[in-house]
Amino acid sequence: VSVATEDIPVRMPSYECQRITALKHHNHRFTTALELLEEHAGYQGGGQRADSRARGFRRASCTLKSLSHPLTSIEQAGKLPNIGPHSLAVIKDILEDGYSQEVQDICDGDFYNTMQLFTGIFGIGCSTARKWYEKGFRTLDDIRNDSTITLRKDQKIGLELYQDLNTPVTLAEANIIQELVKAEVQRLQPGATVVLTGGFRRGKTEGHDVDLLISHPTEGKETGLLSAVLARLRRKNLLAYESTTANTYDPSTVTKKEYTLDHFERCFSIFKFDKSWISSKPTSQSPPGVVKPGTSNPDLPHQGDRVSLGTAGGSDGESTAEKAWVGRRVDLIIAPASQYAYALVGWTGSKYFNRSARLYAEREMNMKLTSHVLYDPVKNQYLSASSEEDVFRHLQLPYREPTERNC
Ligand code: TTP
Ligand code: MN
Ligand code: MN
Ligand code: MN
Repeated sequence: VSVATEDIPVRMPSYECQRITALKHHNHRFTTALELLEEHAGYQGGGQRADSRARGFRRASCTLKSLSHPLTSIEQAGKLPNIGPHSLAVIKDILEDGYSQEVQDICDGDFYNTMQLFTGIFGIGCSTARKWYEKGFRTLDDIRNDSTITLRKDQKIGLELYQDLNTPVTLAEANIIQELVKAEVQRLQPGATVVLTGGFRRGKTEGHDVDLLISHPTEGKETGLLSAVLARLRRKNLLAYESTTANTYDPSTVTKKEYTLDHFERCFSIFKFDKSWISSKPTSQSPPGVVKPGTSNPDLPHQGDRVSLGTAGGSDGESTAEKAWVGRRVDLIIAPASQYAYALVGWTGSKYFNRSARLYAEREMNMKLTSHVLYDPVKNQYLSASSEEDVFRHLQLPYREPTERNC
């Protein structure tokens, strides 16, 4: 007996962390539109309200990503969890007309495009971008040439390296940076670990940055490691920017504070990625080892090939055209061994997976989940975990591979 897919009853749990969400799915034509609406809603002022509108679109999108077949009827969409009236109307338009006029209008508008341009500057958030938009600024040169704007150091470099930082980081580049940092870290502290987390760990082949989680199996041996590694990288002239934050974790505040951000020692940096470290062909897996500034790396093939930088945006490449390196955003995070499993879950993401897991922990398990620990306030117990599997087990969630956490 054959049954049309739209007639199969869909029983989908409402928390994203209870479901499998892969990068590839069957409903991209809806999710692209919904996530554009999410982005657009986030650009709007209005704090909490704008954020919750944005999240509504994202939750609807996540539901469709978890669906095991292409959505073909609005009736079925109506039975799925977390799809609000606005998202439903957009889905209906796409089902009926093949596109959404609302989405089309946003794409064609000045506001969305300008906000995308300005929030693409490292160090610029929505509120500054919106302020500039409202003042009538529309291009990067409008910002560069305005004498009334004072920029912070990070924002200045964000403008300077705009082209670099808006060219996606490839997996090959991320692996090279991971190996490079690992070599430095292990020279300083043998046995230390450096793991590529973030989107790349979830199976993405491109990202906006490289997220490296650094730890050591012996608690305490991670202390002092970050500043020592940064000193080495600095001496080798591999850093274009760095901003370090000390560890501010205090377990006694775990129930009080909003833990959407974590409290690990970390550095938000921009690496000078030497173009000779990579060729346009897929390269061997050999690590670059320690790379001396100004010399080519003996561990990698050095053809004359240069990394493709893309040419989008045209006029902004003036100073970046001649330099031998590409700016790449790198986040370095230090986690003590006892918090490592939670840090790994947190820094693997996605952001929405974390959000959902934390909400689930709070509402369904009466527990507080952070990137540091899982706390049970009823038993006044910090639940220790030595693997990601332990974290899921404590939460009574089926284990999900990183590639299944792409909500
Ligand atoms: P991001 O690098 O912001 O996101 P991503 O790696 O998923 O996507 P992209 O490819 O665009 O880089 O963050 C990585 C993960 O770290 C993300 O899942 C959320 C988490 N995270 C924290 O836990 N704390 C933080 O302060 C930040 C910035 C991120
Ligand atoms: Mn509306
Ligand atoms: Mn990332
Ligand atoms: Mn990051």
